[in-house]
Amino acid sequence: MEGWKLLLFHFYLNQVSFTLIVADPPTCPVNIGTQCGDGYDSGEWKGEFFPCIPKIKKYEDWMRFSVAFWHTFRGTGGDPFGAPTKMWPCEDGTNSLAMAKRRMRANFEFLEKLGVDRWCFHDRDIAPDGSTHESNSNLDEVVALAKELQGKKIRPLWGTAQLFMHPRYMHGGTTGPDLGVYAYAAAQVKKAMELGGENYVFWGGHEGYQTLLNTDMERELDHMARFFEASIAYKKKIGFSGTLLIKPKPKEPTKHQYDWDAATAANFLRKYGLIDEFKLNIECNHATLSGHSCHHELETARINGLLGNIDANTGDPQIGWDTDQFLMDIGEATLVMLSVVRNGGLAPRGFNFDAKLLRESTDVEDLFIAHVAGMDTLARGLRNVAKLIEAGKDDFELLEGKAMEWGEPEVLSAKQGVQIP
Ligand SMILES: [Mn+2]
Repeated sequence: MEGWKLLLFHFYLNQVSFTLIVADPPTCPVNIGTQCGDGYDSGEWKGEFFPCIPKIKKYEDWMRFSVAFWHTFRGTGGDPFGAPTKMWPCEDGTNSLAMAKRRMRANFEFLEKLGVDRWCFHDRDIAPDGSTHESNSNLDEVVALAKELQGKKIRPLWGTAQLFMHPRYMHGGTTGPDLGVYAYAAAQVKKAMELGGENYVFWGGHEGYQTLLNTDMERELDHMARFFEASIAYKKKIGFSGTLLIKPKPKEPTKHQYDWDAATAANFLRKYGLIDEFKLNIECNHATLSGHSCHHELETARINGLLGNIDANTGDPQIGWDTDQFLMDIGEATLVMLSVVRNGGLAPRGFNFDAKLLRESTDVEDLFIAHVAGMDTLARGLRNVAKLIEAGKDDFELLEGKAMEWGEPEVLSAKQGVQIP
């Protein structure tokens, strides 16, 4: 059953619970005996009693929220012109293993107090970097602690390998010229896929170019595709059931990133025969960097069967770069949720708050307020979508009223074939 045909929303906001049912036309008449199939008159029959009713999505099914570890626990408030402004409780500013463990405990306290049961991480943000062996053993220690703390409900929505911060990746992780770097990146992705996120995201921080004069673009894209093929093979080998996602971004830090936007990423996946193995993780601020609206990127992904995850953030139209702010615009949130509803939801993916506090926001409670406001904004967007759909039922009556009001339409020539002297 398509999301558009029958939508049932449950909201549990501000202790108010209501259900909105929109069914147009009615799709579930009572005389469905003929749909029960053979043998339904036997006592052993185990068929479906309500085959035309899908599982009803509750608020939490539409809104699978996730906290971004790197912004919330590694963000310092620093910018290219300003020193860090934030020092959260028990944070000593070091990259020690002991500090990594304290941050992980802070992460789980934050999730529990916020009532959010998913989080996202980069490997190098949760555990300190070192030699390959050291990095892996540091990760093992921190991940063991996370598994101990996560209980039955909390899970990582997705994980990723950070293939951009270390100087070794300055020419790219999978698209650079050095085979040693490529192998290092593969080792890092292999390990990150083994850590147990529900999904896995590729964001190519330095997969792009600064100038085509020293870049063989075709060869670099071939290398990236081969890297993805190897990741698919390894995913199958270890039985990783999550979705592989690509997060498009057009530029910054390089002047051209290979995953420019949703259409470019879709074309890349199609060209290399990878389209059935991937989905896209659309970030709203990256959409605006590419000159599109977030809604355009979500719809481009959706109509290509590629809408997977959303990094719910926003930029500032007057600043123009990737500011990763919390999405507070209800109009934009409505359009985001319209795509999500048309997509039938995002599960088993969701919304990651790839967003950070502004540099000037330095109190501990600001972390909570920002996340709550981000969730409320998208919830309001979902309510607006419900109203839009409900309003859609009245289209014929509305149009009839307009037809009466406007009278006979004027018929205008298209002026085709008219020669202009
Ligand atoms: Mn961003």
